[in-house]
Amino acid sequence: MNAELYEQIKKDFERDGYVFIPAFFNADQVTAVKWELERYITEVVPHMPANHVMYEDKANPATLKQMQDLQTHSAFFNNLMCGSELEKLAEAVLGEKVIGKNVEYFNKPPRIGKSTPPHQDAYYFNIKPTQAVTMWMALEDADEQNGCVGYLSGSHKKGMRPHGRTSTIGFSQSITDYGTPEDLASLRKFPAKPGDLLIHHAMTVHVAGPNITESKSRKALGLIYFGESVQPDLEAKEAYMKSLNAQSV
Ligand SMILES: O=C(O)CCC(=O)C(=O)O
Repeated sequence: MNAELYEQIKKDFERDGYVFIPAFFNADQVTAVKWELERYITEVVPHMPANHVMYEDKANPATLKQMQDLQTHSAFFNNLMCGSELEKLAEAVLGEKVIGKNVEYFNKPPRIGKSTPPHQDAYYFNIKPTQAVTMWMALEDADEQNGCVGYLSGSHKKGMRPHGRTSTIGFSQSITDYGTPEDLASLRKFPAKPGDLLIHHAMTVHVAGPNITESKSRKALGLIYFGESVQPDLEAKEAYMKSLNAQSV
């Protein structure tokens, strides 16, 4: 990508809080990611800590829905995050050097894949400044039937919304006052094809529907980067922990 394109992406990101880049990855790159995922699920997952792997139905391995920190168990995923085109893009949109934090896997298995509740990633991160970005890479077709991602345009500039507990595995927090007419008017949904890339700011409100199809899974990767200026926000962390504790009583 040339400098002009990076500039345009940064401008769009700053204005909307997200950017959609169709066909950022070619078919060979998508195939390579899918192969590594298959290997990972067969060889690595059986030895992983339980809190790094989530199932819609624990008793059924075919319902694997989410994994965290793939980079710590796979050189392939570490290379996808660090020193990569995605890292360059993260630096371009945040306007500073970045540190790759997490490679996540998101699947919505057919029929039982739940909605992704409306949330802001920064609510989980507890950082200041909230200089963080997620790169969401589609590995399969995502549409309104199997749960494509949607963003509230401009929401990254409107502060942190109140969050409260959900029963959704992998997304314990949801915006409690979501669904105002203003929210619905600014919601932009992004059907995606394998290799398409979505970039969102950590303050951008986002959501995804359930998978109501009979047979189409919805697999994707999420790669999280923090700007190097980021520090832990201890006050926010304490408030977050307090609210988690209050929710669990
Ligand atoms: O894939 C999804 O449904 C949600 C992804 C998400 O919340 C994220 O990448 O921050």
